[in-house]
Amino acid sequence: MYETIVALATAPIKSALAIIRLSGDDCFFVVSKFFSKDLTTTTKSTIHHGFIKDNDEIIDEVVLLTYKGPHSFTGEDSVEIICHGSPLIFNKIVEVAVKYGARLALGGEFSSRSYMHNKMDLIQAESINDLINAESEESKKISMMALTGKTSKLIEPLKKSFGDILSLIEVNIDYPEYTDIEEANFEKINEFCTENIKYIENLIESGNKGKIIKDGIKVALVGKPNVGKSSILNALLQEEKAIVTDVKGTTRDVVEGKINLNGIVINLYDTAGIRESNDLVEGIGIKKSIDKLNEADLVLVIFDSLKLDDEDKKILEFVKDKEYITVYNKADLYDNDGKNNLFVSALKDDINPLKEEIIKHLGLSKSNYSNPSVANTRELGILENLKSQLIRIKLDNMANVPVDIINSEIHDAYLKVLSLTGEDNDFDIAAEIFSRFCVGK
Ligand SMILES: Nc1nc2c(ncn2[C@@H]2O[C@H](COP(=O)(O)OP(=O)(O)OP(=O)(O)O)[C@@H](O)[C@H]2O)c(=O)[nH]1
Ligand SMILES: [Mg+2]
Repeated sequence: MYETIVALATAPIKSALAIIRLSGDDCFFVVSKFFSKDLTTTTKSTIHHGFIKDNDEIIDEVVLLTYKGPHSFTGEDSVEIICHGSPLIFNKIVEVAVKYGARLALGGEFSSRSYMHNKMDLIQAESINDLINAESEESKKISMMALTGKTSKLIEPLKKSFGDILSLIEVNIDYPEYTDIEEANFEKINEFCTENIKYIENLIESGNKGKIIKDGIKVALVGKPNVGKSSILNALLQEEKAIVTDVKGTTRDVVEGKINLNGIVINLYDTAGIRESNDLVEGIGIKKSIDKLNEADLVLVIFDSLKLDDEDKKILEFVKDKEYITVYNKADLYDNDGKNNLFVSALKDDINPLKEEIIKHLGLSKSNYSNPSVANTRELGILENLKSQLIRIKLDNMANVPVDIINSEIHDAYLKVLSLTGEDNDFDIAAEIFSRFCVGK
């Protein structure tokens, strides 16, 4: 029995209209207690005009939609009430719904019920959150492909291949006396591992690219004081966001900005110039610079001369294990051939070469934008795990580990494949995912 839940589905602010959602096995019964019409005999989805009331008190004149399960988002009987968008009204309607038997929904509970009733898989469910949080048109497209089930289809070949090999091995184990069935021999298992490792590697590669498009990247600007980090930030943003002076150590706190390059959201972090400093405040700023540098997906190391001094070299030491681009700023001040290195001048607004270099660095192709990809952190984590497991199985197979042990290893890996879409029915993981959703979704 799924109890009836209620939540405001629109923003909790004053607006023209608001939507309140209810869902549950006795939803029509509960709503009939505070709506001017009886909905208990509803057999199909309908639209009503009427009044929300608490006994004799009329709370609002509304439009009410019923969705007869399973033909609803959650798969259960559901109702949407379109009311006037006053907080006094929509809060009161939710209150009345609770009074007559509904319970306040938890974050993501509507989506969670949809998953429980097999209306969508976990990949689709996770994409709802991504869709709501999308900050660019391209990000929205990637999430939409996941929501419509195109991304889940990428998992189908894995499921089929695992199913095939498992049934073949099991038939071999169970019926050793039959000679006319295909043998689950070394080559077969080896081929299964090799093909799937390759398939997963491709999924991971395109997934990581898709994730860049979906989530954007973090780019930190670092360098010694006065090289023009803040000036570059301002030039990229086309806005005087950070303070620029010729005093070394001007920037103390991290200054953030956002730009969109080819549809990718680039989150920029201008940081305090890194140098030895006895100044307490500057010292704290420098520590923050190093933290940001470590967090970033890409670091822009800024120099203001072709001749690097000890301070510059020390910064290169800090970034040696990171993805980074070296940028020579103040190119208006010294001779450069414009080749081999990336030269810019924030002062002269000559910043396009840097934008182009960032785009080049991302290495995205047209197909990354137009094809579905497994671009979610949880899903990519499972794929990495699965790949390592298949490599181990392949090695065990080479080491002539008995087939029944290989069988149980493949079985274990198969559960991971199923966990991508939530078909392993691990409701703890599902609950964790849905708890990150907003209430009403
Ligand atoms: N000639 C020239 N001067 C520049 C250029 N970019 C920045 N400057 C100047 O260099 C000085 C320092 O610039 P900032 O942007 O404050 O440097 P910063 O790296 O952020 O410095 P800190 O915050 O102190 O670490 C300012 O006087 C800028 O006007 C450039 O491309 N050419
Ligand atoms: Mg600065």
